[in-house]
Amino acid sequence: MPGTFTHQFDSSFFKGNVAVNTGLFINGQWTDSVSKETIDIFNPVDGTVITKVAAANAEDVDIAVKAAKQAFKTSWGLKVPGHQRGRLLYKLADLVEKHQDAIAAVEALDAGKHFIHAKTQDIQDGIKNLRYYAGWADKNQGKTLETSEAKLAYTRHEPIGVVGLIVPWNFPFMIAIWKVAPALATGNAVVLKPSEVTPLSALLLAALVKEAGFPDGVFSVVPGYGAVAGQALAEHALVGKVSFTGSTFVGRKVMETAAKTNLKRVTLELGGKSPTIVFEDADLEQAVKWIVYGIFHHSGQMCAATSRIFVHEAVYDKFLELFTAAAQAVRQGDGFNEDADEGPLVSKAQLDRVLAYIETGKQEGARVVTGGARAGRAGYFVQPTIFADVRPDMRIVREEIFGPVGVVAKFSTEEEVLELANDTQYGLSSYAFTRDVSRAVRVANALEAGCAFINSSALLEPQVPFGGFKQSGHGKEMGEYALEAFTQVKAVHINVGIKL
Ligand code: TXE
Repeated sequence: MPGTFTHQFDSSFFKGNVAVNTGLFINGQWTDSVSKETIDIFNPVDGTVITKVAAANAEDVDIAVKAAKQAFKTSWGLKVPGHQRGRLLYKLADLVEKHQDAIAAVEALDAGKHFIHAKTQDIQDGIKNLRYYAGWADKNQGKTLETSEAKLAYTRHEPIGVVGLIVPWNFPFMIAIWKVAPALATGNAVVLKPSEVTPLSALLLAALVKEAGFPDGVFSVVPGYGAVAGQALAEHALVGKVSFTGSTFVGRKVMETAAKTNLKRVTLELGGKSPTIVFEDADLEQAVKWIVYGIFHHSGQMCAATSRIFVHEAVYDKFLELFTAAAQAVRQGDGFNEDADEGPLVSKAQLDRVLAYIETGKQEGARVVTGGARAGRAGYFVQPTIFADVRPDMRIVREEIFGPVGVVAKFSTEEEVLELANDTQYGLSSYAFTRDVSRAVRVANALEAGCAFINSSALLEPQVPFGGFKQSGHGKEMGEYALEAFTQVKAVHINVGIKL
């Protein structure tokens, strides 16, 4: 029998017991993995093991996918009218709202987030997306197409069938919802594989999906290692689409696997190294605040982080002074404590990766303005770090660090900075700070990225698509555009008068 993990939270933010089922959730039931293998789940604040969860292997994934296929054929898809699918999603949103403290607490514990951020940002964003797509469930219509009087032609927006959703550890709940909500709204059956590092909130979500009354098999959760459970999902012949968020390396692998198996559809969100331009006419104090949020929030573990910063020479020194002071003011600690602003990195692996990049930056000759080392002995904390006077060829400028490390370079002209900004394999997001509206529009047009934010860092909305250019991936999450990622268009031709 699969176990339950119960944790007593005793913080001024939240007091109470939360129980999480630690099995696999397949076909509406909690179950052990076939192999009985488990994964240790760590608390990033102190590196201790908090619980174990079942680890799915290829056999478990196969069972989940087959159950999903069966559910799709018999009790889901377009058989269930859109308004009914929508009603279930509204109900799920209400349940998430009701249990928001518990979900936020588990998310904070598992991923090393600050409880308040988890509650007021990630979980609220999840609720908004569930309601947004609940509304779309009965509105994703095809078109009637004008051809001739002898023919009726129309399109249907059909679900793909079984979709595999592979999500990372930085925003485990929120990113899962970005995929789950449009996938279910459009009538697909979902097999969700959370990251092996942070599976707990997905397991809580499974319990709420069951309570909401979705038919068995329509939503399964298979926690497991990427190379095992993730790979099995990417390979499976009955999976019609994989929506993946994670590293470029694994994204490439998922596409390759899809190409070698059933040519399943693939959408990818693969992070970035987003250019962040501060022009001489910017409101400097606001720019610094947004950039601090963009690179030090959640210890920089954000795909759209404001990680590659270009500052006009006229305000370079002043910017660095303000940016450094703000970085030094960030209070790191346990996200359940009132005296902490930000938590640790998620894992020992991520800590080692970020520290290795910091060493590389030093060896490459970048100037450490502040930070540049691990913080504390227990837990996976790295000091908010700023490298200045960086060159475009440095690895710390070209590669995604995914930690609290901002790199800053000086520029002289708009033309020069646009060249520098676009000199990257990535293209997820981009930022510019200026009071000149003509320049804002010009720069937003010129930046080679899926998002351009003017005078803010990434403030995402359910209505607005998010997704990359270049090697940051393809396909959009959120907005009407995400419906396309989970549907296939069928053209129906009805001959009402053409004779041969
Ligand atoms: O990601 P992985 P990692 C970037 C970031 C970070 C780096 C490494 O730069 O430092 O990636 O993180 C599953 N087939 N991003 O190694 O491995 C895995 O189980 C199918 C950016 O943790 O890509 C997890 O569920 N799936 C990013 C998911 O992929 C596989 C967020 C992501 O893990 C698999 C996270 C396989 N062969 C990291 N191997 C973003 N875009 O925001 C692993 N997985």
